[in-house]
Amino acid sequence: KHNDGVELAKSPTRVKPPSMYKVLLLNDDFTPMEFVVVVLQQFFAMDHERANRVMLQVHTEGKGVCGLYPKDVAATKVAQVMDFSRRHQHPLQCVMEEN
Ligand code: TYC
Repeated sequence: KHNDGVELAKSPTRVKPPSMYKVLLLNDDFTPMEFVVVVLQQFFAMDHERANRVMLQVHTEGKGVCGLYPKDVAATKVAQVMDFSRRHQHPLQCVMEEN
């Protein structure tokens, strides 16, 4: 539809895909292994077997990747995991980093 010659400001057309962020779990000495497995199943949609493999990787290597997401989704996952861990009084740390 015409608009009496008024041009609305147009944002630049996106040509690059959005930046993606890794969500990582960090190891600690206190959080129970089964709690980490539950976190990976609940927040990262892993089955028990995959969750166990990722948990053991974090346990042995110090950190592990839970998934790769757009920035806002990654930030929400981090906040949800940190809140869930705090509510259960575990020191589990979840962080994001640009890929
Ligand atoms: N290291 C913990 C233990 O021995 C288990 C653990 C795994 C904790 C992964 C945190 O992100 C983590 N109970």
